[in-house]
Amino acid sequence: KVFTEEQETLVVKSWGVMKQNAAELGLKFFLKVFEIAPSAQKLFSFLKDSDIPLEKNPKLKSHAMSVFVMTCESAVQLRKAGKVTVRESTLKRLGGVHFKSGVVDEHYEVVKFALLETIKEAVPEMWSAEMKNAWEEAYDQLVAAIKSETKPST
Ligand code: HEM
Ligand code: ISQ
Repeated sequence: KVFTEEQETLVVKSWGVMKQNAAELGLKFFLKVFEIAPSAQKLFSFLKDSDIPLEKNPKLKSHAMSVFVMTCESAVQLRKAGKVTVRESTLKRLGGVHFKSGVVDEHYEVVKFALLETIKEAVPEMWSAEMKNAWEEAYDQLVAAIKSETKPST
């Protein structure tokens, strides 16, 4: 499957608008994930043992933003190189962190759904089937790259 310049543009331009509202966006994204899969909350060490209310947790925004930023970067890489070109050491670290935290395949589907819903609600005037496809493809390819490094290699 070829990732086109149009698809890259759809991802990059919607992210450009959304990032101006990063704090609210990050919280919404997290809440959506936990709405669908409440048990996922205990996977996050900074939420599990925290007395601070979820919406005041300082780590929440930066963590949620890294998913958006990496998916957006993945779109740019797919168009330029035809594949995700995140450094192997980064993929290994992410693979390791997610494996160790107990993240399973179903979680990736939940996070994808929450990501797409969050975007749809953040930029309703831009949203289209094409935009959904572009984000979905960028996310799926990024996840495939992370998962390829998620199994512990003895
Ligand atoms: C940690 C990105 C999918 C749960 C992280 C970190 C990043 C990240 C950048 C921080 C890693 C570090 O500390 O070095 C991503 C991306 C994803 C993805 C780009 C998909 C494209 C998921 C999914 C789940 C998940 C599906 C399951 C709900 C976690 C958890 C941590 C983590 C539990 C560790 C947080 C902690 O306890 O510090 N992720 N993630 N991630 N992610 Fe993800
Ligand atoms: C996955 N990994 C890290 C942070 C996240 C924030 C929100 C939703 C999914 C995430």
